Amino acid sequence: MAFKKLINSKTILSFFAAFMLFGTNLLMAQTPAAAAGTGEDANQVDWTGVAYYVLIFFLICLGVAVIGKILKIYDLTLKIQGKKGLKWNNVMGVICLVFLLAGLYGAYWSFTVQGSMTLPEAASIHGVKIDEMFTVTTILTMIVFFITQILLFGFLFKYRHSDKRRAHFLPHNNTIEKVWTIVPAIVLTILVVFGFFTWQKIMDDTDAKGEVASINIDITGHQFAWELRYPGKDGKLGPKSFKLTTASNKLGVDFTKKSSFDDLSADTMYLPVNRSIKLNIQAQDVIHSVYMPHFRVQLNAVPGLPTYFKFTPTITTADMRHKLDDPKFEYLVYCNKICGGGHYNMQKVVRVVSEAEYLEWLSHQKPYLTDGLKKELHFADAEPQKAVSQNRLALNN
Ligand SMILES: [Cu+2]
Repeated sequence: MAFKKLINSKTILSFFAAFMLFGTNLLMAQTPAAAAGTGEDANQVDWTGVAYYVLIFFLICLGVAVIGKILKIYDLTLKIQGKKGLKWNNVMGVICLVFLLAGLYGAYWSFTVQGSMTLPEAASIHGVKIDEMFTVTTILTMIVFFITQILLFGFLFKYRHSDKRRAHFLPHNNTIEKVWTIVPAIVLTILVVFGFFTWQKIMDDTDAKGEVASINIDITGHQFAWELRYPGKDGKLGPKSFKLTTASNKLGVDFTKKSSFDDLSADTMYLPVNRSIKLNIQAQDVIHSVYMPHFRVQLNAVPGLPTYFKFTPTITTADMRHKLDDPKFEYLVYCNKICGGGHYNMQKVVRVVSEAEYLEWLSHQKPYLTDGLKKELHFADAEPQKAVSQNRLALNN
């Protein structure tokens, strides 16, 4: 019977869960340290894991429980002595006030300390718009947050129980119902419409000067890299089909179409400043995500579902280096979906340059149609190749 009681005990089970969490965390903290190599550091444990904070939380709970018990005993002693006991409603009211002040300070603290961890300066036209939208939304929600928290905990303190006061019974009030339905509805409508227009501008066909987006770039994700393809002199990207993918034709470009022949492959994404870019996004295996935080660009790359994103970079890499006083600064395109073991490796340098620099760079890029691919596609002469392979087969036999 005692054993049954023991395994049913919630306290024992809670401690067991905390112990397991702590143990697992300790183990996981040690693995990278051990893998990092030899030396004294290998034996060091990262104590600031999740379990550490869980244990701190349990300890604080324990402290509060102990203080509660002490107050209860004090209260009972007062009553035994025939004096008036503690006014628990006052105690709870004051705790609510302390909670309110600590919470408001916490919100202020998180803005001042973690505020600088938000996205860096927007380097695209629509990026500025997105930031404006984000700021307006944050300000509105913060106003609502501060008002509701002050009212909630302030009222709990002000209207705590008193023998001299009676609560007013309010079964229904249409005015209050209307106010708290209509006001959020109006605010949300403004935010949604605001967001809708911003999205429409982002997906618009024209660039910063009102011209139709002209530079098409193909970005294709696969485990674990991004492949870039630029149009050649004709300004058009050749069509692709996954059925044509081979070792030499990684992207499955269709070479029965003329526009495919002059396409270029690139290692770095060069973008001319103040020109509208259309990024054609595709994936070959699993879902990846094109993420360029400085340009406020993020869109999933889904196999079988080509997507695109249009944006206009406004600050060149050189200007950004100057602004940040960091000569090594580079814009990057990342993969923002955890797509497998080498996911961290999926990034490429993006360089925003002047139009002249862009054209100069483009003239030095390698054609996508390599000699190996020409051979594979039997561009020179299809028949002798076949004959060779048949001979080989014959020799093998
Ligand atoms: Cu990925």
